[in-house]
Amino acid sequence: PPAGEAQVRVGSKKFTESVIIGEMVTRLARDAGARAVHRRELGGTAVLWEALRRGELDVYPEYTGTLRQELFAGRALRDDAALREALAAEGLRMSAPLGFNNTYALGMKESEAERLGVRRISDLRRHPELRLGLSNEFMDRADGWPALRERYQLPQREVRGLDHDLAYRALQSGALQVTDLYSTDAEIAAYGLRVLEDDLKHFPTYDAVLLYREAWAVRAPGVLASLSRLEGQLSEQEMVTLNARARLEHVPETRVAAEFLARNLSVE
Ligand code: PBE
Repeated sequence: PPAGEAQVRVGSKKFTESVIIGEMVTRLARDAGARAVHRRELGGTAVLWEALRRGELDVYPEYTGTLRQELFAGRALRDDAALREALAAEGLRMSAPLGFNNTYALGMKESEAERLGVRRISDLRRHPELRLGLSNEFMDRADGWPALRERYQLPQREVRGLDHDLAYRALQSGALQVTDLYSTDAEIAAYGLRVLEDDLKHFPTYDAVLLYREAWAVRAPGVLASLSRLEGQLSEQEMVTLNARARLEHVPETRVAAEFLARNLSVE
């Protein structure tokens, strides 16, 4: 690239919201004069984390709860300062929160939940026959199914893993009866699903942040400043709406991201 032009390699996980945010980052980096490439839908959390640590990526969207409960599982990081310290030891930094929490939750079809009298995750204890379908990553994350089953003493043994983007259709068709939801998914309201109360407070807060390499950041302060314009800009309602544009109206993520930046940050 021409001298002085920063480069940035952006990554995203294999689900719609991550791709939308990856597109926003890519566009903001270009707006600051950088040459940016977006390696979209690279894989699950572990793949993105390793790629960043190995220096194959410069930045990707992550969630604080995922850092605490999965990537630094067993480290009991008390507060944000402790989390930032653990990241610094890996040569990494995180942005301020983008503005929304995207937590895991369990969901069911409203009619079926009503018929069975299921409102809280604890209520699933009385229904060992229910068919569960959980996203592949949730099946073996430290904050996922094994820990949830243990915490709530859940009896279901018929549990299969699937791609998260396919879960809603499987729920609608009756192929499965309970699935893990991401709380900013547009399908929850669109299909009128019942989100079960996490009455034992198993799930933490998953605030969206940008995770990036310190070594890249010090070389590209102008690009970093551009990316920081996203901080505090994405409310939960806004994120659900953007996910709906992509998932329900089938607008490409690139356009969803561009429209948001033009509307809210005057980035054309
Ligand atoms: N989440 C909830 C997960 C997937 C669903 C957004 C915190 C994650 O990507 O870490």
